[in-house]
Amino acid sequence: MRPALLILLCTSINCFSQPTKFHDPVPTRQQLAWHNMEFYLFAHFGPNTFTDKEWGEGTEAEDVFDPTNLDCRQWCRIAKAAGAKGIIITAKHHDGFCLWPSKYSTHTVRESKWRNGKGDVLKELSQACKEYGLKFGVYISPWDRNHPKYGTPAYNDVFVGMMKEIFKNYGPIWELWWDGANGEGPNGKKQVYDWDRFKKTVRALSPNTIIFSDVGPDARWCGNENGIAGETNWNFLDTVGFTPGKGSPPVDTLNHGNVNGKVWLPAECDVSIRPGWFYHKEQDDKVKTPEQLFGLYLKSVGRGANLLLNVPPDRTGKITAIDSAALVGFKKLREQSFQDNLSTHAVKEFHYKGVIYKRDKFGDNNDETFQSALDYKRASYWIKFDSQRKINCIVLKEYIKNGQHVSNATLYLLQGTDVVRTIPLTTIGHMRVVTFPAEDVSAIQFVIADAKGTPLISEIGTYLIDENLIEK
Ligand code: FUL
Repeated sequence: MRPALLILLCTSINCFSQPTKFHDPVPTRQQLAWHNMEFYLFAHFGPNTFTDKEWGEGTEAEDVFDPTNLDCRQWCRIAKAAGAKGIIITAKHHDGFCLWPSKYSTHTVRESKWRNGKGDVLKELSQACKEYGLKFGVYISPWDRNHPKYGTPAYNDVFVGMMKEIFKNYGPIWELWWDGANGEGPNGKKQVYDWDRFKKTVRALSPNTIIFSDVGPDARWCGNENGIAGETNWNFLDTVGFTPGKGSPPVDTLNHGNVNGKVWLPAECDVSIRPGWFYHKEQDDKVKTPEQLFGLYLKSVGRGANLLLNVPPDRTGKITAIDSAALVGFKKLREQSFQDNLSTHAVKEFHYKGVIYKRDKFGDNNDETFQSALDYKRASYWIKFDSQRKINCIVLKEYIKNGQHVSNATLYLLQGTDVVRTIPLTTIGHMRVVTFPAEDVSAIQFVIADAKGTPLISEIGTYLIDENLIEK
């Protein structure tokens, strides 16, 4: 190794003794970038918006889809104002209606009176996302209650054909969402999906696309539709023998991951800002408050998962002022909460085998720097404040590029030599945000009791957030 490179490595990777051993799966480059997306919007939009249904039958007349003033740029402006990094749209929900003029269906925007059959929602949204610097994602329901070929092998050709159209005409597609609800039940049509072919099709067309389903292959469902990841949340899952939908693992497995899972498969938490996924006027007074959204943020992003928040456009084709205000309020709460990281003003120390090392490489919210020790049981991390500080929130991060390792750790909050609060932790992953009733502390000690490999800690941030926001 050239000397310059060696020096670089040892300043950003504080390596003690031997290099880290990596046995567990690690994220792909695409997954690593996906982790950094953290929060983005979901847009459920289609005939259900106009019929007040959640699951259309597939028999609705195409003409019901008739937004009076579709404005995808408005969606993007609101996503930006909310600090969301992308939008995933229901290009086709279970009713089979296509928001683009697919040649594989006769139940599309083309058959509707909207813009005389010349409209194309995917075109408008994909262009608007490009204009606003947002990632563009597509939900395409495998379950299709309209398509005449559904329930036969030929439907798999239809599904593949539709995906090809989407990737060719509206790409790049950052995330593709395969919904898990499928099948009409005992008396209906039952489709045997060719998941393997679907995956190969996407990989060939767009190798950088993240494919989401209950079981990935790139991101997994968190096991509920409430936006809540497990407090213990491994980015690993065993997927052999499982399929999306009915063949998926139990929901608590999806919620926590498998500690020894063979595949890197991080959790995405989907939840709606309203009770329903689609817009219903009578739910206008049930939009989640900024505080509720912040609570969901703690339970998703704050547990190492991503948050996919559904904000359904209304019948005009716009996001309402109510939803938009809630989103802007949510953004403000995140900004206010995390604007002053008290760790940046504190002395940071790494204690290892009786020696104290002054450090500035953790607590600084820099993902590319971390502190590690192979013999982590003989190490501890310290944040020492110049005077007593009131805090009620600690943000921890692991450098997950090389895997996820911490399985058991403790935060000690100290006043002088007295421990005033002990916070036990399990996993950390991309980010772990813990909140607690505010304490006056002079120092924080972080100790790792168990890890699957050499733990690489890249951040120990400390904050005082509004006390109404601490996790309930
Ligand atoms: C579920 C669907 O059945 C709901 O309608 C919604 O799209 C949700 C995100 O996924 O499986």
